[in-house]
Amino acid sequence: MSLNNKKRVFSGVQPSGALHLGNYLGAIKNFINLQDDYDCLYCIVDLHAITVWQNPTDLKNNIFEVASIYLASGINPKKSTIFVQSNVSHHSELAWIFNCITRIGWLNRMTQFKEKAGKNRENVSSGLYTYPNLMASDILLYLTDLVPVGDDQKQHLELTRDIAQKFNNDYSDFGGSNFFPIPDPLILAESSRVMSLRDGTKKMSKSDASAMSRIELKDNNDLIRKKISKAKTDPLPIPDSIEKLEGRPEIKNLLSIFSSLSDTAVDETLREYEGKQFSDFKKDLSDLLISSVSPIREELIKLENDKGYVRDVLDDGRTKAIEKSEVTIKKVRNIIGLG
Ligand code: AQP
Repeated sequence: MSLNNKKRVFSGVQPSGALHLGNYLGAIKNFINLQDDYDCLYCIVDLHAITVWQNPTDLKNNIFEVASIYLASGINPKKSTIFVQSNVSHHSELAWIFNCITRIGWLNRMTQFKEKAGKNRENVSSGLYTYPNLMASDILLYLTDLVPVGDDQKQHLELTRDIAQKFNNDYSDFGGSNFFPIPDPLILAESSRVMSLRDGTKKMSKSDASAMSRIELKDNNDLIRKKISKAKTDPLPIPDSIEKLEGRPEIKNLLSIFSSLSDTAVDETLREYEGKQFSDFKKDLSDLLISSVSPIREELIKLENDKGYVRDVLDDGRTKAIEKSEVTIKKVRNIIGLG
């Protein structure tokens, strides 16, 4: 809970590549909606990004670009704290402490590690394995109440809750009892999982080798039209019910993108387009995408010419984040008996 009695929200985006429609609909659009009701911290989680090798020049640019996209999309730095994770060293310090709290068995259950490491398990970074401890540190450092999470992050938030509880128990005789609040997931009804335009069973992702699989927030109008016109479909017409979308992941994805952007239910979209050709639907979807993405792109172009402003926002965010996190880390050191 913050000083103004608003519940605190923490979330972040990795600067690991070009931000896309999935990042926007699944995360950033929701961040904007939360700003008035909560005390929000929106982080650019660069330490998470380096769990997989990043080209240093690209990483620097991507950090700046995520900050610019936050601003261009409508996150207001007067309402929310926008900052870079590595600018606040308390994140790494608390993550180390959590490395010493989390049990190996807990990390072994994390499905995202299994998916990301795949058969290459012995050769991925140990940071990828302990990533959930850093995520717990991001959240608990600010005594966060609520974390907006998609399906993919639910398990990591459960682990954060386990870490908070174990810390509170392990140090209950030393001032740790109930020290960390147990954060709750903020499940947003409208948040959606956007899938690849080339394969409806895979999520739209920054790291997909094909840029045709995603709509990037910097794509120009022609490129958006091209990507949608080439998006995978099938020879059947648009059906009249959600049930009939079963086994047609690409169609389901395009319809849910349309519905998210137009704030309508999928069955309403189906009613409008049932029996119609995909070419008509794709034209309308492109128009809708252009009307959502182009204002962000135009703001981004303005911010590219005003880098000093973005830098100032990040400097201010760093100061505010340090002020808040310093209180927690000092208490944690004291509870544990460090230093
Ligand atoms: N396809 C998606 N649909 C809905 N939400 C998505 N998010 C990511 N992809 C989709 C949400 O965006 C936020 C930030 O994600 P992230 O940058 O921390 O990492 P990620 O989930 O691993 O995103 P990517 O694009 O797939 O990156 P790479 O390829 O680098 O791993 C999160 O809230 C996430 O749920």
